[in-house]
Amino acid sequence: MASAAEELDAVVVGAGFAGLYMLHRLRGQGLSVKVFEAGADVGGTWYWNRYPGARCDVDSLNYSYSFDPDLEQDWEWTEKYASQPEIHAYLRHVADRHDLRRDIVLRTRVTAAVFDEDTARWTVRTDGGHEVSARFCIMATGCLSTPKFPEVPGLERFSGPWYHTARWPEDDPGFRGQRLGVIGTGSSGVQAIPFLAGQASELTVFQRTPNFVFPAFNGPIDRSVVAETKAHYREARTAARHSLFGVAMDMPTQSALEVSDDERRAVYQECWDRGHVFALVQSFTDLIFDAGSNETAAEFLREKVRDRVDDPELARKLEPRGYPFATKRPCLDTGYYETYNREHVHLVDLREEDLVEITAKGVLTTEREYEFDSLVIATGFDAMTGALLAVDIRGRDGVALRDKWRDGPETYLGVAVAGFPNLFTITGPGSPSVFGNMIVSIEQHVEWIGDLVDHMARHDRSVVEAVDTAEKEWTEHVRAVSDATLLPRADSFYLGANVPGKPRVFMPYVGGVGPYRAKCDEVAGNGYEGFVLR
Ligand code: NA7
Repeated sequence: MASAAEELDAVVVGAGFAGLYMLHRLRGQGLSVKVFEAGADVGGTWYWNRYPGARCDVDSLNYSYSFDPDLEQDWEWTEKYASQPEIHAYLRHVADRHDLRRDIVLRTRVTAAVFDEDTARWTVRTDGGHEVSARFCIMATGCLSTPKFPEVPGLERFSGPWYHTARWPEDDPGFRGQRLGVIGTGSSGVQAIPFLAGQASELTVFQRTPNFVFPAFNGPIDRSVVAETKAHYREARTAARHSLFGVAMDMPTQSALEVSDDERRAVYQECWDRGHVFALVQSFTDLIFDAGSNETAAEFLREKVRDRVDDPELARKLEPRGYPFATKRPCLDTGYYETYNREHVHLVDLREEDLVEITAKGVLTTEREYEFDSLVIATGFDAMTGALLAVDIRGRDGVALRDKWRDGPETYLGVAVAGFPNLFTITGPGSPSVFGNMIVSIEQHVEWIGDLVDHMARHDRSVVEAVDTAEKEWTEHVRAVSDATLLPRADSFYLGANVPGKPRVFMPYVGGVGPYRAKCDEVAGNGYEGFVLR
């Protein structure tokens, strides 16, 4: 354990993709750094989300670090979309390859971070009794890391075991021969359900909102694509950094309404065949701007549900309706809809009956009680702000971040907060973050923060703080950009709408990963305009 007086240059909270690279980067700049990680291993999201079927929805060659050109040549992905065990193995390899573990304290949750104005340092405390003092406090806590649970009472009364997908035990419980209930049909539910159906004797899925789901067409990675990518990885990385979603793709030039029905169908079918979330979202210029265009994609996808589900009544319940396509993150599946064609798989539509409570025996709705041996909770996360606000962060004048963000998060560029000097939020609210390839956005923030810290050292500055007016302007810009789209029309985690009482504020910056990078570079190029350096 660290001594009470330990003084560091930087504390990093979290040892997932963001925390590992931040440690590597700052250590390379000569700083003393310590990382605190709540999990028993490195990996972040890919440590915690170990439920059966857990898999990335961005292709392996893009969902990987670019900062180490030897690593990207050495590492061999085996599948088009990597599974949780493979991504976790990759992150463990990175930790070892760069000797990161010696500065990482595992099984330790940061509980508080308090800024002292006299010393201009952060005091960071953990549940393990550590107290360290650091010039910089960097939150690498992830966007989808604080699980949320169903808002009905009674989970503690359930007599069988239950598991949240984001807190899956290291020893997979297995449900062979059991009556199993699953609550939630987002990506986690959609990925887990086909696997769980392979184990349970009876599987009942509680669906509140049907998602837009299409096949990943996952399988062994195409070796010719690997060879081609590795031969030109540097160019591919540059293209990804300047793209809309952090994955390089041809930009559309036409509205979905400018082409004939046949042409439009052919485009959708081609995107469908690729099994790629962003390909379909980016198939026409206006899918996220124009409700009429959007509806053509939505209907194409509903038709596919009808093709895949044998029972028309069941298909109707599974068809996504009531919100535009891509206003919630679409899901990539492997055998999801076909699972409902199995006799022992049942769907409870929570638009027709409400959840009332969890009972000792199972789940009570307004219609009846469903009895289970085990329950799987796939109800998602308190996204983007949940993990930041779980820590008692106090800036200048003792102001709590929880109070400052009472009406929703306000940041400058999603990476800094006025009143909280020397605090950085990697992929924080107000940055592209979950609205694209997380790894591209993580690397961009890590490098931008590293450059700023370096700039401060060279100019003999020890404190950097976002200016209030710059923060207000940026927060307003984030809102205006999302308001120009259809995105605020769904009750999504982007808006905090999945957590009762959470302010309804659209949190990711949706102006594009490339344009956002250009803005950050411009800010830095202009001597970090919008920041005060002391
Ligand atoms: P998501 O996408 O937030 O999905 C959570 C699911 O749980 C979703 O279907 C919710 O329905 C449902 N939910 C949440 N609360 C309840 C209650 N109280 N009752 C019934 N159903 C509920 O989280 P995931 O973990 O699946 O995926 C997160 C991201 O990980 C994903 O976007 C990918 O980027 C990777 P709702 O839609 O809110 O009505």
